[in-house]
Amino acid sequence: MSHYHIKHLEEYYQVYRKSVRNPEIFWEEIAEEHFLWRKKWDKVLDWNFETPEIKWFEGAQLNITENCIDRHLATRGNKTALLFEPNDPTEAAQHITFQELSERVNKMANVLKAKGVTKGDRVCIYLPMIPELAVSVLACARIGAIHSVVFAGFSANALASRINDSDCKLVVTSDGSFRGEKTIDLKGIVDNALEDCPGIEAVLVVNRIASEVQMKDGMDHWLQPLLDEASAECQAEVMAAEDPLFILYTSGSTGKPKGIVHTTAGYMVYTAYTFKNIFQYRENDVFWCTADIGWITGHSYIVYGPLCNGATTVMFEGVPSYPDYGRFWDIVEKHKVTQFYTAPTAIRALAKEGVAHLQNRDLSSIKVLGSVGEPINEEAWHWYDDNVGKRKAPIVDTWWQTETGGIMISPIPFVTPTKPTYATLPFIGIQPALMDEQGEEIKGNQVDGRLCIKFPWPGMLRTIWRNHERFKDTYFSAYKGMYFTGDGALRDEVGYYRITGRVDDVIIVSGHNLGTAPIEDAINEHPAVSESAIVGFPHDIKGNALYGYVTLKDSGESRDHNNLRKEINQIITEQIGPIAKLEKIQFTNALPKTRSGKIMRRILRKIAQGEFDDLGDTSTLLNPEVVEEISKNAIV
Ligand code: 6R9
Repeated sequence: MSHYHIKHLEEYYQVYRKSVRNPEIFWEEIAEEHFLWRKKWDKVLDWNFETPEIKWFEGAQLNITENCIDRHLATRGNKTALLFEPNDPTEAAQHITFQELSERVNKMANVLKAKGVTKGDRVCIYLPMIPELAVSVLACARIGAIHSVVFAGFSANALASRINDSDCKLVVTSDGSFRGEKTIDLKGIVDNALEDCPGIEAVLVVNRIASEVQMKDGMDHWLQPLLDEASAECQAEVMAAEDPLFILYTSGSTGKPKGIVHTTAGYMVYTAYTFKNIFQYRENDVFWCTADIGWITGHSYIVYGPLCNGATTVMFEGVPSYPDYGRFWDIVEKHKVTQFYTAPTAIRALAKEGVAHLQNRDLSSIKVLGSVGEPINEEAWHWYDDNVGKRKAPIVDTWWQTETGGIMISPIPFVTPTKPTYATLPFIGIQPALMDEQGEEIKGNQVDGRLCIKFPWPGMLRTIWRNHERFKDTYFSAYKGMYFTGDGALRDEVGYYRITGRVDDVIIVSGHNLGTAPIEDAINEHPAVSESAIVGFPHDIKGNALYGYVTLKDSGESRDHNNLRKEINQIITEQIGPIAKLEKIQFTNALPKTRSGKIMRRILRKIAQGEFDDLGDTSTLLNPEVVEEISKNAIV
């Protein structure tokens, strides 16, 4: 019998040991027993972290949508697959059964086909959190098209660069989106983006907010009439195990975003297996992950992981503060949510509003709580535990990345004793290592270092879209033979891991990864700006916020600084999106630089954090005198 569902700590250790000693045998058993294959593999694993090349289940054939949908139809056809909760609480929730999901996905797949999309083509999906988003994702997978979901909070510029990087052929979008009391003109953003995207052949538009939009002849099509005419039957394309399933962009520490590529079989096995265990999923649970499908958390734990297990998965269109800060708890009560998975930034924002919003809501259905996206601070952990879980629902602090496909370090609820701020133990099959700056592994407990993974796991990324060199440089060159995560971590006396944060130039703001380089590039486009540097500083709600140091050209120095601040944030909003706006902007005569001309971010970070006494050795700087000026004028 394979251990698809871990139930106690001894079993965890036993299965963990097996998964590490004999990974191939372990994963083969999981894959054999719990999935639908058109053809089984010839080889479980082939890997090399030098080249790097990773292949799982080579020779196998399958379609992930047959695993997410078709195989449930006989036993769960009338069970709710997607439970859609609209932005407006007075609009009815939609319970979309597996049978209905099957029909909707097939219709959408047929519409895509009719528009000329074939296996291997890239489709960009730029939609709010409405059922059509999940349906479009699955429809692409049905016909073997590679989906590239772009979070619908990104600007036209960011959207265009993602569309072009992966040569998408078609965009699925909506007229607009609802966000609390606001509406957002998504179609307008797409129109702007497409001015720079010559490869797009068609745009399919969902009518969500009934707004007036411009429909370009021959290019833009309302989706509903096409769906109405489409057949509800669509043969699933037979995919090879290592055929790409999707591309998802993530910020890098330098330059343009990286198109992370996930493939079919390994990703499916890993997301399904982690979902089942890390949320202790049981039939008839109602699972709610509050992330947006525009991020990896939504891909793996709203769509693929839950549906592969035949689970009911909630999709929420709105925001936690609308119509008031009790909205999450209303939804938990209304749909009797059993697992609730959210981000520390949301927990902190809710905690700030006090417990009154929780008091008249029945949260007794909750069995497991989850946290993801950034380190959870102790105060937020306890607030979550005391007020939401009432100390009865274990908190799984799940550490993972877009690149890892699924959760990597996490407690298993009711199995692993939790510890605030600790992601605790590696999941089955995961072999973490802490490395020192000389590239040596740090063995033993009560140590800290840079977090690497020694051995492949099925859900890991396979490459960066059309940039295998960058894939190698970013993840496999810092430590020989290891996958480098970019995070720092410590291991306590019992072997529990605590993630301490990024060690590169990625800053996590409200759970969103932001690279400093693209933001600096945007700022530097302002005609008055000569140079800029961005660092993070701790923020009560967002975890981190952005602090920008900006030097001006002569022409800018006489200008009103508050206006300049507004203009700089305006450019950032246009180029990247409002999530990347700077909280503080300090104008300075120069930036501290090393002799090789590198900006010393370490010092700027300390100043932004108000740690003026601890700036370290500044004597090696090219211009040590600027440190004093910057400290004196720091915005605290
Ligand atoms: C899933 C996701 C990845 C980065 C990661 C790390 C941070 C995520 C965390 C966490 C501490 C946790 N991170 N979960 N840090 N504790 N439980 O968030 O993917 O958007 O790619 O971000 O997020 O720094 O490297 P992604």
